[in-house]
Amino acid sequence: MEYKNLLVEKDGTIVTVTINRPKVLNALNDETMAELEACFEELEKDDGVRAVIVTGSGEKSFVAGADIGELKDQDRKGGEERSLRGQAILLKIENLSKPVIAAINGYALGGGCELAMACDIRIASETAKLGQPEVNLGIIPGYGGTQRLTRLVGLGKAKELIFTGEMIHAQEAHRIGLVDKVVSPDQLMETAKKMAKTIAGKGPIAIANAKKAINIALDGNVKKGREVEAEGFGVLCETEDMKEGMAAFFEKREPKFVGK
Ligand code: CO8
Repeated sequence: MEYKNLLVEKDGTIVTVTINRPKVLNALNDETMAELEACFEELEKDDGVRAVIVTGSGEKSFVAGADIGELKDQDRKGGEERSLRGQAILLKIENLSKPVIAAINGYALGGGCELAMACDIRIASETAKLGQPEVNLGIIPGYGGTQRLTRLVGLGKAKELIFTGEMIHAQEAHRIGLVDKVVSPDQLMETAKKMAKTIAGKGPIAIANAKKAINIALDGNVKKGREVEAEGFGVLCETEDMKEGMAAFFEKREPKFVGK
C-alpha cells in the first residue's frame, strides 16, 4: 500500500515504517495518524511480517510531536476527540501482535515521544533528544503519554519531564529507562534491524503471546488514565494559554501564560 506521509519498506520479514514529513521534522498531522492506523492494520493482517521498525525521515528528527498547526484551532470537544483518536491509534501499535522497535534518529518530542513509547523497544541514536514539551504550548500529552511515561520512568521522573517540558539527551533517557539502548547514528538502523531479525527468528506465536501478557502486566488503571488525559486535553483546548503557546511557537518567541 502507498502512503503520502509514510515510507514502508519490506526486507524479508522485517518492515520499516518511516514517518516522512521532514520539512516539519516529521510532525504527526491527522493524515499521517490515519495512515499509521491503516498501515498497522495492514501489518497485523500480513503473516509474512515478523517485526516492525518505526523511524523518522532525515537525520534531525524521529517525530517532533503532533502537528501544532492542526492543534491551534481546536475546541474542547475537538481536542478531546483528537486525543482519543490518537490514543486508539497508538494502542493499535502497542497491541500489534508483532514486535515493534522504535529507531529514534533525532527529536522524539511530544506525540513523537508518545509514539516511541507505544513501541515495544526503543533504540536511540546518541544524537537523539526526547521530551514531552506540551506544557510549553499550554497543553499536556494526549496520545497516552502520561500513562506510558509514568510506567517507563516512574512517577517522579514522569512528572519532572512533563511539568518542566525539558528535553533530555539519549544517554539520560537510557539512564532513566525511557530508551533501552543508545548507539552511534551510523549504527542505529543496523542495530534495530539486527534486533528485529533476532526476534523475527523466534516463533511468532510465542512472541505474540509474550507481548500480550507483558502488556497486560502493567495495565492497572491505564484505561481510566487515558480517559482523564483526553478530557484534560479537551479542557486545555479552550484556554487562552493554548492559543498563546501555539502562537508564540510560530512567531518564534517566548509564550506569556496567564492561567486562563
Ligand atoms: N508541529 C508543526 N511544525 C513543526 C513542529 C510541530 N510539532 N516541530 C517543528 N515544526 C516545524 C517548524 O515550525 C519549522 O517550520 P518552518 O521551517 O516553516 O519555520 C520546521 O519544522 C523546522 O523546525 P525549527 O525551525 O523549529 O527547527 P529547530 O532546529 O530550530 O528546532 C525543535 C527543533 C526544538 C524540535 C523545534 O522545532 C520545536 O520545538 N518543535 C516543537 C516541539 C513540540 O513542541 N512538540 C510537541 C507538539 S504538541 C504534541 O505533540 C501533543 C501530542 C498530543 C496531541 C494529542 C491530541 C492531538
